[in-house]
Amino acid sequence: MSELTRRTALAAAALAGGGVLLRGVRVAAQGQAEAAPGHSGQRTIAPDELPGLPPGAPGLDYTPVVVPDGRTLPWRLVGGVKVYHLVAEEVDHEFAPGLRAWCWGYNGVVHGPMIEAVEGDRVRIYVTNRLPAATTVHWHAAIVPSGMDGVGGISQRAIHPGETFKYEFTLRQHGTLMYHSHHDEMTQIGMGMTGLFVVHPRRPRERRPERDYALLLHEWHIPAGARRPNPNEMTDFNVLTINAKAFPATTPMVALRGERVRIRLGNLSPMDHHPMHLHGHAFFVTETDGGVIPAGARWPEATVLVPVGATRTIELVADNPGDWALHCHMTHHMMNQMGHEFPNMIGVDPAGLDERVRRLLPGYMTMGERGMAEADMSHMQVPANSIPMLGARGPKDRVTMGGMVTLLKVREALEPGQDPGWYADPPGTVAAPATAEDLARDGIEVTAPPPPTPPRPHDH
Ligand SMILES: [Cu+2]
Repeated sequence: MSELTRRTALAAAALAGGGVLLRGVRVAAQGQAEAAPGHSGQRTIAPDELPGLPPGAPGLDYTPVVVPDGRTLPWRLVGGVKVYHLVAEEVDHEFAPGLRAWCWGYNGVVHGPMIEAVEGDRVRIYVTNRLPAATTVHWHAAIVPSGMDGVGGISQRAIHPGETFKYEFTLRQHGTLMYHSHHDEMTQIGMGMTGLFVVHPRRPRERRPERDYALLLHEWHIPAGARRPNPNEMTDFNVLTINAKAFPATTPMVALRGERVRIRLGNLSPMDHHPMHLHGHAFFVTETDGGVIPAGARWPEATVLVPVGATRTIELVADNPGDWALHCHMTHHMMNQMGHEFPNMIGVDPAGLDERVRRLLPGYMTMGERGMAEADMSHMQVPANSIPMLGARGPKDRVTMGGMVTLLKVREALEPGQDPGWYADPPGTVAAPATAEDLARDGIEVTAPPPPTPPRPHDH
């Protein structure tokens, strides 16, 4: 059957591209072959091969994906079935040093651990509910039997506190999928009940990249001083995260110069799409949660919009050494908590108030009574359990970004498992003040800056 499949793909390649010389043409044709009518999800194996396939093995059938700041859900084999166990529970999660909140996640982490499997695997996923509320798990973009779809009330009855449910299905596709609660979605997704679900192709048709990363985007509303995200928020999200960490707490990705890098971006934020911009490189969007994009239909990008409830996988050649930001380009999404709506509590004595509010919101603490007058955030008096709006100490100056920001560090050499630190720029490659000689040589005339505009009367 595999021979037949390969021949079919080659025939399609010849039809589509008139030849198989160009890598792009070959892959484009394969996309067309996969998208044949009647097929649901993209596959590299024929449906009648499914029962005979051994469980996909890490290192052999796939190179495990790296989840910075996250982890992969372990599994064990029982009679040829991969068995997983998710435990929905409260998690005391640290978004960045100084900011913790009680979220809802799985297996002690927020977001839940990444599920990793191979096309054709039979998986059995137990879900234990240790939350105070009923829940379900939906396997986002996975092609499963209707009753395994995890939509509360439609596919199944909800999993009540204390119960353990069993989901079981065969993975008939490959791609970057996700999972999340599909019961009281606003509350449970807003509290963090989301995770990634990567299904590797059984027979990869493109070369495996040397680096394969997965990042899940999210946004939270955590009132300054509060110890719980507010899932009722509709617009004013003030903690923006990658794998549930806010910059500068995000762990950077690394690559050796010349390596091919895949970055899987998923977005289960409650309300916002995120235009993710990578510095220093161009990339191709190679797949969505619907499957592989035929190579002939890809175009180069430096920013990819990752909509709510979608994944976008990008691939690039890391050919430019340096420290390169990967961040959401919405300016309020590269800021932390303190930059947003903030009640003016200066001069207010919160004693007594906190006690009353804590009856409704455990852990609540009013903040801001000491003011925020100092412009230099690095010296700012930050109230308990909150993170400064902007910044970190960078190698050359203060970094004014926070939130949905991480780094791709491209190097000539790397120590396994170690952050290589900041990039050592070759001499003469760093922007610096222009000298008088520079200005004179290039005929640049610098006029004196205009005087500051006097304040208008109504400003006071
Ligand atoms: Cu954003």
